[in-house]
Amino acid sequence: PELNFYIDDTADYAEKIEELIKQIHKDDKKVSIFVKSERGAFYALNTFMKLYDDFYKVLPVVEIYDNPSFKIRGIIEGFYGKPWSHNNRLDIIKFCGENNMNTYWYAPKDDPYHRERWREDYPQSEMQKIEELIKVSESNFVDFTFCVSPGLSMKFSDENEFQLLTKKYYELLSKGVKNFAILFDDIPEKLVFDEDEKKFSGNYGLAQTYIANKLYDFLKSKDSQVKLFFCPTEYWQKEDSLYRRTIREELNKDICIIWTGDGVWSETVSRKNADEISNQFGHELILWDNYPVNDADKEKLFMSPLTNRENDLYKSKVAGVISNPMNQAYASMIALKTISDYLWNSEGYDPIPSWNYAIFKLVGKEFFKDLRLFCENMLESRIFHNNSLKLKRLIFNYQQFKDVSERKSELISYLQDLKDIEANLSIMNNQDLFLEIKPWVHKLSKVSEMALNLLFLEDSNDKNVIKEKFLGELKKLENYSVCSDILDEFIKNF
Ligand code: LTM
Repeated sequence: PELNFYIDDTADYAEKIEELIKQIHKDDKKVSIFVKSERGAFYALNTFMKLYDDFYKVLPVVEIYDNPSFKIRGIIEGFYGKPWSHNNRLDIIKFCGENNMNTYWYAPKDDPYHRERWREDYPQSEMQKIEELIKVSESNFVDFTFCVSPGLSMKFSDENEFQLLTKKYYELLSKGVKNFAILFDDIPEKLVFDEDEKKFSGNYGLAQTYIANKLYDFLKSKDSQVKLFFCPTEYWQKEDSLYRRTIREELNKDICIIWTGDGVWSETVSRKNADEISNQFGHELILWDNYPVNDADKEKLFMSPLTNRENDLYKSKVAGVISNPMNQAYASMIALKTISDYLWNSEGYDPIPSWNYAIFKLVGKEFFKDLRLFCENMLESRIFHNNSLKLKRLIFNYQQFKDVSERKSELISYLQDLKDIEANLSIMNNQDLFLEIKPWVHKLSKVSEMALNLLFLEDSNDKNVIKEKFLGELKKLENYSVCSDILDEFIKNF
């Protein structure tokens, strides 16, 4: 087939696509790709790869007009607890590229140089790693966004402090970074130094905007393409306030403001909501979506698709969404892939098919069934509650209809599948993922096995002795929560 690529600097992509086209059976068809930029060509290649059926070597006959719902689509490593490893980050940035996400924000709360010791330079070994992240981001068309959280200890009125801050950002700017953020979340809602109290008349919003504006001017003077984002201290509240009014009136209008929705973890996010808040702040917003982050729920994994972000949110003043993921990078990829679908095409987003495809992409056909079974019992989070629906129904039916043996067999058969999950998933190719989810997989298999044993011993005299033994074993597994603890309860109440 003939290939026409309608943009100049797309040679690499044309080559890659041409390579694929050579393998296609039919030779009387034409492929035409129109894009506006090199980044667009990269996404066209992503779409092309999805359409191309490698097994049958065919392409469907289609016309696709494609463009993203949200301008800014990505991930913020913004959680508390153990930061991701360098390899996690490299894989996540590539994942962003493959899924048409265009930004990765570096903001690990417990990286000392990001927050507690923000004044200090990154040690050389760390900076080398960051440089590699910047490079890999570039080749995946991902904007590396460098963030600093100085608010725990900064004396806003002190010029030396400002110099240290600009030095920190400048080092990254000199390495080609153009996107920056200054974060004032999770700090005291007051000024702590007398000098600041005096200079800013006790208004901590004024102190923050003073620094952010000055920083923006500094960065702009070095590179006119620089963008700056600002995370306010009141990032989730519904009401207007003196603080918000100060930001509205004082913060440079080009600086985009971060908002997490109607709560730290928002069950729903609507266009109306976003419009109200952007009016309060008087600026464009970026939604920092605290899903699937689990830093406040360490005993859980959040494996559900994204839900309840309205499909017309992109028509509001929300220019983009950055998702805050779990400490487990690979396990986060299921939710993140559904988020990437929502961000690219909000109107067409359908959580369940998107979720199924995300699971399939992560582990392939062979392990799909087991991983999906695991995920359907790991859905409970602060924003999603319909967990373990099948298990709940089977337990309910068994308890209600004790005399119908079929009900017990159905429950046994499902528990048997759950019990086998650990052995089946332990040999998956994606061992990075398996190692992250292993403790929960183990717990799910183990509690299912215990429940099965009790069901088999239902009419035996040994039942109580075995149950006591199981309760002891359960205690050792209590740091990991699976299927909203309904099997733990089932065993306790058996
Ligand atoms: O959400 C924001 C803006 N800040 C912090 C995050 O760093 C943290 O990961 C989440 C979830 O615990 N909550 C926050 O308040």
